[in-house]
Amino acid sequence: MAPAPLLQTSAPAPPSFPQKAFMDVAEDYDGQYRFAPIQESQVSRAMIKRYFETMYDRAVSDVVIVGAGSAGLTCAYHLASTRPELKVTIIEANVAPGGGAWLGGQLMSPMIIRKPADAFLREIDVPYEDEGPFVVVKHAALFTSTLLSAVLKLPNVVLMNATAVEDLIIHEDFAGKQRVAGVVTNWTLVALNHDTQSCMDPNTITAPIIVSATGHDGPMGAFSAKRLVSAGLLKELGNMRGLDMNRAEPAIVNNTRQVAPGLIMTGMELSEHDGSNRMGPTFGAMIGSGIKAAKEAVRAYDAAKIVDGKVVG
Ligand code: AHZ
Repeated sequence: MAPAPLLQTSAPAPPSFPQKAFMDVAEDYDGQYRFAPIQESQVSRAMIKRYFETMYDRAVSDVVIVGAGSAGLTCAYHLASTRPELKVTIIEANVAPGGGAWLGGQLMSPMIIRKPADAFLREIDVPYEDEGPFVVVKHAALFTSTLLSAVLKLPNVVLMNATAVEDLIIHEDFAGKQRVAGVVTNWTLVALNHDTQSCMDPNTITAPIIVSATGHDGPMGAFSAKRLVSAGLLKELGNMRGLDMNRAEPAIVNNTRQVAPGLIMTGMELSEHDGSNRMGPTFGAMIGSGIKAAKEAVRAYDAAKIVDGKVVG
């Protein structure tokens, strides 16, 4: 359903500005380049109207993905492309989405992906070199920027970056069981400054399914795993174990699941939840886990009776 319009803007009629073919414009780079005229208020209103209408609409989403690293973005792509009717809302704490996937390992740019996860590279059209059991993308940023733009082009995806999930909505469900029923958000700059100012209350997004992909422990990482512990829904964190590529990657993919009612966990956050090994700079498990999380999300969504974003049966 289209969101109700929030603001009536009295924008002036669009100015008539000749549409030029690219080659004509190129000829104007001789000191005659002209922009269409604009008012500052038009710029503000063009952004505000869209952003806040989107927030209004996505206050109830079908699936919220927390964290836009390699696992979260892969999940978003698979989920939103296979189920175009679902409202998929991604919340990313950083200004720049992509998490740790802008580099391969340490400060080196090539990205290693073990087979069979290379199939995903062909799906999103990322070139690579074949090294037998694994493939190499020449720069991790090529993978991440291609995936990010593929995700953002999907009409049912909304990405809110510079926005942190700072709590989970946890309700009793229809059967009296505790269920994760949404996320509590704030601008990241506010979330990072709660100690330096008086309380600034957050916002909420209600959704029947949350996918948490916040990476391993860090200033914000492993957010939902840690919150499950403090909320009493998980006894203790398993804590990420030492590096073992051969054990780590299948463990992350195969154990990607709904870890609490309403909450699916994917990527390296799962290693903190389960106490499984890290794999270091090989990204096949993030792809496999992201796809599995999308499939789990569809399964859980289709199995639930949902009214206005809440699971009622
Ligand atoms: O900014 C975080 C990053 O982009 C974001 N994030 C974390 N906490 C958040 C919160 N609200 C909103 N509270 C939050 N966003 O989540 C994203 C996590 O991306 P990542 O790249 O850190 O995690 P991933 O699981 O997608 O990929 C992990 C890649 C790794 S780590 C590793 C190792 O250490 O061995 N190996 C691999 C392949």
